[in-house]
Amino acid sequence: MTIRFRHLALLLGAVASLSALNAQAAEADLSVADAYVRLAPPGTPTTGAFMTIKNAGGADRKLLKADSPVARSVELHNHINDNGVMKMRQVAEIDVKAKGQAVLKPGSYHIMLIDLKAPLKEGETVPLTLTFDDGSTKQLDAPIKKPQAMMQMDHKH
Ligand SMILES: [Cu+2]
Repeated sequence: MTIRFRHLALLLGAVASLSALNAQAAEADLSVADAYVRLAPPGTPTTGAFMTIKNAGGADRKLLKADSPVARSVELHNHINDNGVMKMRQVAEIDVKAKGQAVLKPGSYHIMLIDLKAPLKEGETVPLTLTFDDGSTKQLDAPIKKPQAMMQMDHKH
């Protein structure tokens, strides 16, 4: 009887720690690093937000949506090479593979902030909310940074 009871206690303990571990893992799966918003030249009503989204979990995730109070419209975009001409396209989602990452950078995937409500200022931050396909959201404040000269790209729609 004593031995049986000990087994049960051990089992319950294992289950409890396992589910705690699972909950923790789900929350910690997605993380965002190196986020920034490009300082748009004066008079430019759109700009891009860039970051690295990391997925430490075992399941593929997709970024489905981004929101920000600074822009009237926020879209997920990619740059594609169309016969040597780089073009921007809106995309429905951005893959963040299991144990992988999605790199949002100039010339590639990015979050497009369209129709800015007020000019952005260097040194300030832009609040962003990311929504993923598992229903989870991530909020972050991305600092506004001047683009490096070599990274400048034509961003006209
Ligand atoms: Cu774009």
